[in-house]
Amino acid sequence: GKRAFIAGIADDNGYGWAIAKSLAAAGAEILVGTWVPALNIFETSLRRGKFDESRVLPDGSLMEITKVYPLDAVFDNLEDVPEDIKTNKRYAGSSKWTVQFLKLKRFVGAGIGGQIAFLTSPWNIVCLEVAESVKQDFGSIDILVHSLANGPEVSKPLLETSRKGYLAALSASSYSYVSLLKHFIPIMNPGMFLHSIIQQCGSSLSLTYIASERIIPGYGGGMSSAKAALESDTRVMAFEAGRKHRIRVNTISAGPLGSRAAKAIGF
Ligand code: ZID
Repeated sequence: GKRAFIAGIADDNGYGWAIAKSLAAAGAEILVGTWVPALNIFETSLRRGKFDESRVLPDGSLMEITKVYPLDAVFDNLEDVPEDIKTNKRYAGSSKWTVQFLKLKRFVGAGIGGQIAFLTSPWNIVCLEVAESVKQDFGSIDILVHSLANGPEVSKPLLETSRKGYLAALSASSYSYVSLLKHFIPIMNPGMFLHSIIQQCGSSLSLTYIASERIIPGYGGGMSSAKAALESDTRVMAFEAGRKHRIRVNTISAGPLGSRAAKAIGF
């Protein structure tokens, strides 16, 4: 079976969850990356069976999530995590248990050598570290799904958007895909050439929105720009990763879904 890592699941209402279910129904093993501020409640809800009804697959069995990784896709390396985030209560409080757990597990599994940065810092949430953790736990993946976006000023028209808000939207919603793919490529199965086309190859997917091409009032804060970047990056990364690594890169322009993110922007 295939193994999939889906970044951007924090409840059972979003695209990430639905994609995870389809992949699970097709026989894939499911790994999840969850934004740190939402991690605790997601894991608690999972454990307490709050999602059991929506875990039901077409054959009647329940989708299993093999492992949930804390992730903040706006950080690439440990050095990127600023002091105010490190000391942020939401982060420290909500991720403590899992981070400690992963820390211990990594310590035991990997031995002491080379793990100094990790042992002194619990911030294994950055793209690089998450990919490394997945590698240590499972070796490789076949499918990478990016189902996350964030635009702090989404409700503001573009002309009222601050530089900070615009760049934050691009960082969380566009570069996060570049960073995730870049760090996961080394552990993605490269597939093979069969009848002169690449088959059985590693595949990655993100979700975009048509506001990248057409004016959709209400999709502000640089989110329209972020989706335009995401789509262009998808073409460029498909070219680069396809040729160099035999990995597919795609994005799907999604229709409306009453997810947490969509409700937050009043769509
Ligand atoms: P969701 O809330 O389920 O997923 C977003 C996830 O991102 C959440 O779990 C967050 O915790 C996570 N997240 C945010 N920041 C970070 C971060 N820094 N690091 C890690 N995780 C983070 O919402 P969703 O399912 O709507 O979003 C998934 C993807 O679908 C996003 O890329 C959306 O932009 C995209 N999408 C969703 C919709 C929609 O309707 N839900 C549409 C198009 C694209 C859309 O907006 N008509 C009107 C609107 C739309 C379509 C048609």
